[in-house]
Amino acid sequence: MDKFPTKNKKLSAWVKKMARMCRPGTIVWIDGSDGQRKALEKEAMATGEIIQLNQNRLPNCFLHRTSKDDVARTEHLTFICTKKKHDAGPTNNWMSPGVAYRRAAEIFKGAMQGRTMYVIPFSMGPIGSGFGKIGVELTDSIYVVLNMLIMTRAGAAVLKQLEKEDNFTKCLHSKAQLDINRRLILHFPNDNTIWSVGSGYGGNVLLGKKCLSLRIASFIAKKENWLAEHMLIMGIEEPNGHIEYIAAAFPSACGKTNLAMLIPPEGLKKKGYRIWTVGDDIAWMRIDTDGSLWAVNPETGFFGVAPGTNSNTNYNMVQTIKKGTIYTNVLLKADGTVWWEGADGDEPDEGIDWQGRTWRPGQKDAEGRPMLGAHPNSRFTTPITNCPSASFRLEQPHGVPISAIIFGGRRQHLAPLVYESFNWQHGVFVGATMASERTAAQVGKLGEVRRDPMAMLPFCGYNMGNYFGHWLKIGKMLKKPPKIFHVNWFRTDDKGRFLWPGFRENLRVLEWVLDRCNNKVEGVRTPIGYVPRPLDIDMTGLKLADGALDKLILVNKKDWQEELKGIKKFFRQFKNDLPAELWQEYEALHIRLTADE
Ligand code: OXD
Ligand code: MN
Repeated sequence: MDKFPTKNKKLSAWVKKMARMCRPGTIVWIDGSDGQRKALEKEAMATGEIIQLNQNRLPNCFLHRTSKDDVARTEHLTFICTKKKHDAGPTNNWMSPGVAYRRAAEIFKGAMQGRTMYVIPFSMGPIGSGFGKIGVELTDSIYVVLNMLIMTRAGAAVLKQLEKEDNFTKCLHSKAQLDINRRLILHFPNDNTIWSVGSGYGGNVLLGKKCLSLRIASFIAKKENWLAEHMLIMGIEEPNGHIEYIAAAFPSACGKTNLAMLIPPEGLKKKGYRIWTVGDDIAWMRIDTDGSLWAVNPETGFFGVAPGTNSNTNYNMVQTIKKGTIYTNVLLKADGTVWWEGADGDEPDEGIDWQGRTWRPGQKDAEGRPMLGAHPNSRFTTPITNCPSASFRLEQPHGVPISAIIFGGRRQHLAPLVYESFNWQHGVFVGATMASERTAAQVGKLGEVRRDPMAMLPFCGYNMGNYFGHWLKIGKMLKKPPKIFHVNWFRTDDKGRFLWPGFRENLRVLEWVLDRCNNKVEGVRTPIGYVPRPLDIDMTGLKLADGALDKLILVNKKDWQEELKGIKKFFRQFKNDLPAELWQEYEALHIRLTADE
């Protein structure tokens, strides 16, 4: 235990203290080398923790299965642990730090007996850049180690950096008994600490991702005057070689990953657009010396949803996951490759489903429901560098300049295809009132509106009322604020059919967004913001139903008046913490909607 490969006393002392609680048999420091990774893969294969896939067809790819009740983030077991409940706000689960440490320590105590504790030093963002933040995760799961090696910059270079800087997020994880009744995901923003116990699912255990890069980072960002957001970052290269970057936030199941790496549709291809993917999930954005907003993706991999991923929905992702990928909870085919509902090719004749059972198409479970081959939230973990559209600016310490911020939701009727906010303050209101309607894929009442401000509801590490205030403050600090837009790919006609085809065709909307940023086109002023003139959306090569484009940009005042009621209810829960500016925006919208225009 004494020969730790670090001179950082704070780090050694913490590792020793955690080891005294968890009592692992051994401690192994992750150095990021290929040799160590290969040895760990071998060990995990021997125990069945991972299954090697067909190495000719899927080189360096593996399959992992989680327990049946450990397949998604467990928001009801996720807590923000601050002294005062008020600091976590009305939208987070809260526990006092004292109670949280005590309850979790009971589960952690001796949980690693007979196991190895891996020490993973990792950096979110380029190592040593002003943008990067270091974390160290202690875990008893090789699956976690292998995933962290894909999702973060992990290993010796980070330890070296820790000789120069002392500050790191202390992340402790143990599978313990993988018991949902003894599972806790705890964040201690004031201690820069995360404790996760009793789960093996990515979103709960890859602590660099949601836990550090969003919940803890949003807390740090407020203090340091930057933004940690649940956003994709993509570059759109025009034929003249100029690249404009946008950041976009969508709630789950709205196609964020697909948008981040889209391939231009045929009609627009002639214009010579090219997409550069910087990130699909998280954006850290700072005000640079030029007074504009610059963004980095702190991650180095994608942790994407498998079902529905195919060459039509996301060709670039299909190419990305052909090597060096860890699949979780997908179907295993007889030839050692994998499949999921909505994958390319035919349904296999048989396979092993995500629970390890023999599976055949059309098979029903005990309740007579069709048995799925892959879990609906089955995943792949894969390096960004595999992606054909990966940006060449991934390692740029300052990131990329952001021209536009886009918020999106899934609304059948309310929101038009796209609209532009009047200014930053109004844009913050647009983000703060983001919402989606439940689809059949989600538990709950169909069509029910769920508010998910800036797509950060489950990820904001402090009181969201203050978070809105922070956004307003950043706007005042920016000399050249990006314009803020809202999009909705999901509007339907009166028969419930989508009016807009989505996927790669969304680039037509992004083109309008950038044209607005560059003052190239007029917008039509409506009570909610500027919408496009139909002639300004390039429809070359895309035929919509008659009148569909007009319907897509329509703003129905009655519907929006109804929406105001939901917004008011949502805002009221923040009481005095809701910035007055957002109530002003609410009132101004109310007036615009009721005025005879
Ligand atoms: C994710 C999520 O996994 O947002 O990215 O849930
Ligand atoms: Mn996400």
